[in-house]
Amino acid sequence: MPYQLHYWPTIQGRGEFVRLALEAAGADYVDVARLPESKGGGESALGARLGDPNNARAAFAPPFLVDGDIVVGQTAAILLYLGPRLGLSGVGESDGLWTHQLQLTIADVVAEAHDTHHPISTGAYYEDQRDAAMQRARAFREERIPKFLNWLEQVLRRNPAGDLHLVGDMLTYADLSLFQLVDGLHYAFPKATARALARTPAVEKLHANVKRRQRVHDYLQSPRRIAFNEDGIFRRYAELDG
Ligand SMILES: N[C@@H](CCC(=O)N[C@@H](CS)C(=O)NCC(=O)O)C(=O)O
Repeated sequence: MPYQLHYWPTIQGRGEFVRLALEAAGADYVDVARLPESKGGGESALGARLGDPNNARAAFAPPFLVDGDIVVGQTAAILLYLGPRLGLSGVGESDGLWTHQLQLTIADVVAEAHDTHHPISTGAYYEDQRDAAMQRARAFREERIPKFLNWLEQVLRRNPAGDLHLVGDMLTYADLSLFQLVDGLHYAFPKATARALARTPAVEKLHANVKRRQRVHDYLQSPRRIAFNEDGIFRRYAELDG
């Protein structure tokens, strides 16, 4: 049975961290909400799963993954589940936990990136919170992007197995997520991200190396990769960069 990924069909969003892991592993999966309704897909299928009264453990929000009887929400928990199954997690308790810790830290910066364009309310339009967004984005650009990327740079440099991967000498979902984080930051804040990456060469190299991997490269060229847009988490508003 293919894994069923449930996520909004028109954005990369947080679903992209799961898509990348499935794609990089060559896993058999369906992106349910992107299938036509006639094939059991669409947002209605996603909504039906979320609101399933027979599931005592329904997820709060997409993304969530269905694998047989298992339904798991929260991006980092989905990757914790998939990692060992796809061969994309550090092996053993210590490395597995470290991979998960890295993912949770990446989730923190992703949430902060989201809050630059929605600092007051997720439910209100960007245009109605633009002044606060400009203040929030400035702090994110000047303090938070460098702080997170510098920390990830140190993780790479201190990895006893070398600076090509975050965990040991193998590709993990944390590497894929760092690729996606850098891609997203580069889209949303091209000037600030270029400045930060100039000081974090190992992070920049990891981004380039992941992008070159055959399955990742093929995925990025395919119609399955949704382009960044201003409905997603990483949004390009010129006034928020600098
Ligand atoms: N911490 C959760 C956040 C999930 C989340 O915020 N999902 C968004 C889309 S990226 C959503 O649809 N949220 C609906 C809501 O919060 O009401 C994760 O990492 O998966």
